[in-house]
Amino acid sequence: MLTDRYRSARTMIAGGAGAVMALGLSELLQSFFETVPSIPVAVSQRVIELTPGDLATAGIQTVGKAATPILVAVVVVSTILVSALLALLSRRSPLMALLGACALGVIGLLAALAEPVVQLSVLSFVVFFSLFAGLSVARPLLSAAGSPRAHVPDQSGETEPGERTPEPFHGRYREAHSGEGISIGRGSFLLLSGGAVAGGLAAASAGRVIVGRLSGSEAAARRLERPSGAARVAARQTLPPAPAGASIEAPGMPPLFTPNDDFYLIDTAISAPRINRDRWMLTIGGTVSNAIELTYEDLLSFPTREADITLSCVSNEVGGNLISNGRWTGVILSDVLAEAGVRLDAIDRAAEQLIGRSADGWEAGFRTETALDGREALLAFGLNGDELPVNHGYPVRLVVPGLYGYVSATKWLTEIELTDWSYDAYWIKRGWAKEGPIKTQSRIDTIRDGDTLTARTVRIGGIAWAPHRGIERVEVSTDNGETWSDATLAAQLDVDAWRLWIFDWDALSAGDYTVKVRATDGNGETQPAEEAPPIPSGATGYHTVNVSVR
Ligand SMILES: Nc1nc2c(c(=O)[nH]1)N[C@H]1C(S)=C(S)[C@@H](COP(=O)(O)O)O[C@H]1N2
Ligand SMILES: [Mo]
Repeated sequence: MLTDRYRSARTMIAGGAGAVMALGLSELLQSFFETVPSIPVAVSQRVIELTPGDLATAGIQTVGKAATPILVAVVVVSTILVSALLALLSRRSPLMALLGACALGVIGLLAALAEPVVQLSVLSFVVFFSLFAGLSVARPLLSAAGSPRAHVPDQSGETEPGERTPEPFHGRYREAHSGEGISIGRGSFLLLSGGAVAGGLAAASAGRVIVGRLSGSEAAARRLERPSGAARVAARQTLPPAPAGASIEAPGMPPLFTPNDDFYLIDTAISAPRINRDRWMLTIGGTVSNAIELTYEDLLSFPTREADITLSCVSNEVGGNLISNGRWTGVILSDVLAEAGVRLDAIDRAAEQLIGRSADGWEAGFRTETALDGREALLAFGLNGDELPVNHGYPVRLVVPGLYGYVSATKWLTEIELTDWSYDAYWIKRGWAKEGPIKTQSRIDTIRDGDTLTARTVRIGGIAWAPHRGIERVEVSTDNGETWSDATLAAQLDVDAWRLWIFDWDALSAGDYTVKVRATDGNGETQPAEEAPPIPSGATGYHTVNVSVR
């Protein structure tokens, strides 16, 4: 009494199990080759790139990297579902189902081909072998699923091919297929398909472990063929250590320099491109009089130096933490541009915009002028004394003081192109403002919304920033903006960096308080009170924290 439903369920399980096996095996194989990406990750990456503006905007600039694992999971689950449906289709038309499975393989192959460093031969091998394994697992399971005696545990291996829907047109395939019809019971079927799924999952986790091992910093160095022990970088012109007065020690206060492991992370890459520094090249072209190509060694032949620059994401909410401060090591962008014949007094309209492009095809553009007005815009290769971490753009990225990352801070930089202002880069096409100067902002770090404090003197402290304009004043209000008091400013590290501040508040009487902060930049302009969301040009409004004193 093999009901149709029961048979369909088994058929779908067979297809799904095949997909799990194929995906799992591809993850395992992929982990052995530097030139083959994870296929589901590559597919997710293409989905991100092809997503229309508004959706991508909501998904990446604002939700940040948290959304990407969900996307990969959706891709994996969809693949398994489609395979289950293909298995159903195979009962009517095995050829069509086979073609469908091959189409899935081709989608994976094409998606992976668009990744930065891919070797077609090795990739094809991985895709073909995984597909083959998946089909090999699905085939006997399909036979068992379709067998009319599937519900009878102890029946002999005898089959009844006649029960299958005749499909004379695809007879050859069907014959081979049905010839292997196996009669097994529910227990055995679940055992077999469960085994296939477990095998696929085991392969996938093994692959993940191998890749994970290799992405630890030391092993990553090996994989990237970096000379071992060379993780520190040195500049010819170094900065003195930050003055002690630039830091403020207090519980909850951020350190003056964000440690590399804590540096905020935003990009459209699901996994960071892994670039071999010795094969890295930077081309500088477009509307320049002297297009050039630089190797990493060429880059180091320019004067190297350090610069303290705060980087912020335009998606940072008021009070948010998509902002970090670093001591960057690099080469002054204008020095390199001069080599290409770009000079401040000779920027014509066709060279008004500087576009940075990355190994993974991302791009950002800002006014060429900004790179030449004397600020320390860097081609950076070091962060806080270490080589640039892979996630933050190894081997070389752009950092432009005063500009949000989305218009300027291209990681994994491989190309600089000078072009006219009409060209719109990645996030501009998706609705974000064309120009991205970082807005003056301030944040309270030592107390949090909802805190209950015991009556005493409370240290309120945090950061304020207006990169390249500097911070002149920070004020705190503990009465919801009625009255304001000056906070004590730490020494200014650099006009391009954030400035720490502290305010001792005598919170001596019980009650509910609304604490606010506002900063004034080096031009005497106070940050606007009006609340605006991050899109399209950065959030405004005062960071506000509600606390009660008991
Ligand atoms: N290649 C590449 N570079 C990129 C991005 C990206 O998506 N791809 N995102 C930019 C954005 S929006 C920001 S805010 C900064 C973040 O740099 P971080 O991750 O090192 O903090 O990188 C910028 N550079
Ligand atoms: Mo950003």
